[in-house]
Amino acid sequence: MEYPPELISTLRSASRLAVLTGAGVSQESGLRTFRDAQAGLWSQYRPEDLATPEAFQRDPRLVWDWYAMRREKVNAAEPNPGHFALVALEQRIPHFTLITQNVDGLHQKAGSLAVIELHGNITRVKCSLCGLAAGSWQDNGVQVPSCGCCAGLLRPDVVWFGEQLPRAELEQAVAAARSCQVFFSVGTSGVVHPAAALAHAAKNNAAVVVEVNAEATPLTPRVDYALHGKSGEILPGLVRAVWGE
Ligand code: BV8
Ligand code: ZN
Repeated sequence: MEYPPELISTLRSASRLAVLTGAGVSQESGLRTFRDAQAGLWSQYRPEDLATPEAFQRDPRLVWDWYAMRREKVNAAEPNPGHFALVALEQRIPHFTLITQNVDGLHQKAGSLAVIELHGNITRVKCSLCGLAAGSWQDNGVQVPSCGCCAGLLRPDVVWFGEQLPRAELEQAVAAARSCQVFFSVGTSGVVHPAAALAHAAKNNAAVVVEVNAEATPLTPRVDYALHGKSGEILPGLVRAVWGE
């Protein structure tokens, strides 16, 4: 891919860069994106209908099993060149902030140090009543495992639709979007709020906004550079174009 020369020179001189990633950055690690149709027995469900407190209330076992299946896939997944390119960016840009909507922990697995997880992490489990973190649990396949401390059912430590994002993480992400010189939106359809508002906050603070995504999104008309294709190819290529190796 040819990279616009002015983008290359902008990155060479940038000292403050913020990146927002979505499920697309993990697609080449073999993990389904949210908008991908689900497979097998899960094909009859939409993620938006399962990732809610109401769904867990209504059928805790169904929601618990969906997350158990996804957790297994996440634990077996490896970071891809897109994740590693973001580690390289973190090492080269003085003030680098990585904000992710993903719950798969692959940025940390790739070696990213400062990761803001806006939507939690699927490998962490907590009590749905008292919030106590659960390091391990017995699952007899019938009853959803319950908290060691109260009668609450365990749940994944992720932010469901209709739930508030963690305050500190969101404030950090907004501050980074408002103060960066360059903002990257990578592998996200830009429809889930409030994460989707971050690129607009960056634009309003006169940052250069770059979209790296397999297809156009509602953000595309507002970005300075739309690099459409696979993030696992575009990001490593961009790092090479800017820093040579
Ligand atoms: C909240 C964790 C306060 C769970 C997730 C304002 C306006 C409109 C709606 C709302 C709003 N405020 C609140 C809402 C409601 C809702 C929302 O945004 N709904 C949407 C659907 C309209 N938001 C919330 O409920 C949030 N809470 O705001 O609290 C509140 C409370 C009540 C009422 C009002 C306000 C909570 C949102 C968090 C939900 N949890 N995940 C779990 O994982 O199970 S979100 C979930 O979607 C994932 O985190 C995912 O990351 C995220 C976004 O999806 P994407 O990452 O973008 O993935 P997607 O599949 O969509 O796109 C992938 C893209 O990658 C595609 O474009 C594809 O082309 C591209 N791609 C694919 N392969 C590649 C690639 N790109 C590059 N390379 C590739 N190889
Ligand atoms: Zn509890």
